[in-house]
Amino acid sequence: MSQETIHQLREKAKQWTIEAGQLIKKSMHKPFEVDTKLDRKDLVTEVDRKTEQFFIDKIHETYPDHKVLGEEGMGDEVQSLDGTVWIIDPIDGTMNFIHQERFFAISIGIYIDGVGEIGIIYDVMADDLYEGTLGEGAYKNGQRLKPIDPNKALEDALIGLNNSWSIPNRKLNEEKIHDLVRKVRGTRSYGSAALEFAYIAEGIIDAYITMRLAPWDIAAGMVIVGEVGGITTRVDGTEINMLTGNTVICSNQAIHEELISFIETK
Ligand code: 2AM
Ligand code: CA
Ligand code: CA
Ligand code: CA
Repeated sequence: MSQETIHQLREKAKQWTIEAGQLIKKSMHKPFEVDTKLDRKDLVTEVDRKTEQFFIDKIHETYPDHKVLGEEGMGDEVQSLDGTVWIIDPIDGTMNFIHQERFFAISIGIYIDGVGEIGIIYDVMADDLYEGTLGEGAYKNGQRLKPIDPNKALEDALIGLNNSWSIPNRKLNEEKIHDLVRKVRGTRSYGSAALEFAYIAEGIIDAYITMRLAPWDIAAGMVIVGEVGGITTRVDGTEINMLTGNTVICSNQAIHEELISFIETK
């Protein structure tokens, strides 16, 4: 695919993302249905589903040969990343959407033959749009983002850390997590994986560690962070698989190895 075609694709994706954001804002004023998925903390609303359907209709209508991998499962049965695959989280941070009516994002990653070419993360309520195009840099609201500090030390770092380290079946060495919390300057937990990636790209946090994410949580973020020099792997340092669940460490080059050393399975 030519760079020009990729640019056209990105502009379409951005246009639909802004439109979807407007639809979400409108639906917030009316009562909406909330359901649970895996457990009582795993929430989904009809707004999540409607937003995903909005993207699927647009994509299938405009690009019949593209596939869609979406969190709410209304897209295609995606078994491989061959061709053009849109990896979509219609609302990342559904719990924030429900409880706080802010701090949620639309996340769109576009992968071509397995390569992340385009990432778009839209903080709907703040009206902040982050985007990255492979090899062409990352932007927030049209302003180019600077490379992240490659030498920021862990002692000086703010890290995104959520309670996923306490998931019982992970059997993490909790002492090590305590050591990590004591070592860093501070921890933050934003409740939207996509926004944590966007904040790393922006340089306002320095790392993000989480034990349970799906492809749609990270597909856009990995492209955007990659464009400012950040790296994303599983917590054991191995490569992310964009078709399965993954543990995730995202940070600058300098602290990546060190962060991995704190995540120890019992
Ligand atoms: P969601 O809001 O789209 O479900 C919250 O810490 C972050 O983790 C959000 O990005 C959230 O995405 C994601 N998340 C919440 N529950 C999850 C689960 N059961 N599996 C994977 N990711 C989850
Ligand atoms: Ca969800
Ligand atoms: Ca998500
Ligand atoms: Ca979601």
